[in-house]
Amino acid sequence: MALIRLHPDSLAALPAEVTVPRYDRTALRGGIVHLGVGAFQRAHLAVVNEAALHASGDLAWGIVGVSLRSPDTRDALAPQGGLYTVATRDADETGQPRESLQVIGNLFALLVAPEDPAAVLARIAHADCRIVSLTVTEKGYCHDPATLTLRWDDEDIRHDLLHAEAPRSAIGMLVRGLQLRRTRGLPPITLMSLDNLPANGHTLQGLVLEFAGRVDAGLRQWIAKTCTFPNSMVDRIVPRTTDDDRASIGARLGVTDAWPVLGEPFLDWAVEDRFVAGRPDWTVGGARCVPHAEPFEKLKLRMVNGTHSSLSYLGAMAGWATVDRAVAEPAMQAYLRRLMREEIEPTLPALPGLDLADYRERLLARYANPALKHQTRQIAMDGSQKLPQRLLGTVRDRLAAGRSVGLLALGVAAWMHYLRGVDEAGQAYGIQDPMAPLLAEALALALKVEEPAARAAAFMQKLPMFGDLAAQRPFVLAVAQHWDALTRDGVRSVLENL
Ligand code: CS2
Repeated sequence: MALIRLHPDSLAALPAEVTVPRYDRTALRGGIVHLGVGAFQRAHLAVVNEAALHASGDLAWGIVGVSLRSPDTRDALAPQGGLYTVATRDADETGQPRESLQVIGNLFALLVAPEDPAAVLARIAHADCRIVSLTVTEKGYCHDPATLTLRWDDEDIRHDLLHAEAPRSAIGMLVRGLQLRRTRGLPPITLMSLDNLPANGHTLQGLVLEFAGRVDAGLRQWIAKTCTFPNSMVDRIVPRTTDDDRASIGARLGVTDAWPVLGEPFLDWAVEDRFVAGRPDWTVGGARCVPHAEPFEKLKLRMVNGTHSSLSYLGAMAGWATVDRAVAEPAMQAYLRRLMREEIEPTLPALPGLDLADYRERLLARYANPALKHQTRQIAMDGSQKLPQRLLGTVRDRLAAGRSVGLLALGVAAWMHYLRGVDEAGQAYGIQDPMAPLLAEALALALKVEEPAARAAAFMQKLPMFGDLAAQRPFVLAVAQHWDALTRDGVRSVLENL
């Protein structure tokens, strides 16, 4: 690997085909404070924001990145002055790998909340800050996805109620930051969730107001009346970066980038245009400003994330380690196509100009991208937080309309199959999920039950995420049948006999 580090001083030496920032980075200000500065945000929001900066030259819209847990991102990016590379990868018409590199410059400051929470609060309560955005993943909201209320038993939430100066959770950080803003007489801001949650803005608003209500009724009212929480749909596949990726990107750059991100060329973002303190012109970077994001969210969560999770549990169990490997199986591809066409698409609200058949085929082509190597086990994480909006909402709508749910039930059964922690080749893995202990308990209880339908019902009844679905006979039966067949005959056989 090259010894010289990617750095503002080494930008001029990069190969000509690498796109680099062309504005005065030293003049950037913190218009956006971003909580959860992980790979997704760096390959999505920051890329779109970079385009807006290039187009407008308005340097007020730099991003202050905040890690809520680990110092890794700051440690890797501080020596690079915040610069990092986005590598977009796919294959050309002949199947040859293709990659384009862009160095992103608008992430100009990095904070690690556990080291210095006051510094994060000071950024939120700063006159420059006009938007706080979040990508903290589903579990980062510390809420119950079924009731959309805060989990008051969560350790961080309990801590944050008592410690105004040192919040740990995203919700605590936001409320305490807003509290400080209000005390300082600063104007209201926009709070923008970019996570894969239904009505992510409304959900965030509900949780922020719930927490603020326990802190100070006046603060709650000020937030409710003045701050805005636009809903949004975000879409870009961003696999975890590996050491091999770092090495190959470094070789192309001619300098070392310790923290690059990868993504597919595809990028989509539909966001409601409700920014109380303004926003950059993200439309130049591919964002769509829409009056209501809900139809876009539903489309994306159900089609993309619903199929992604189903594919991943099945693929992980069958030993298909990456998404492209899994969709290379004709039976898998046929299943996903039918799942979308027969059970998901009929539940979607109409979107003018949207051709669902085209969306479906483009999605399968995105999954087939051979250059991403997106691990099925990565997507399999945190199922308890993901399944409600990815599969269970669709199941509920189908049942209410008296329609079949068999293909959706296979995705749910595949998750239950995956929870046993051993794939079909006998390889063991850990279950990464904030609810892992409860899941293990539910599974142990269910496995004592002989009859498949009673077994599936026993599992579901133990988990609040299923709610009324645990008593919906057609759903329970369909899940039971698939779970039983997966356990007995394995993934390949189930897919081939659908
Ligand atoms: C994936 C998503 O890891 C996962 O759960 O389903 O991160 C997915 O890649 C993105 O939402 C695509 O936009």
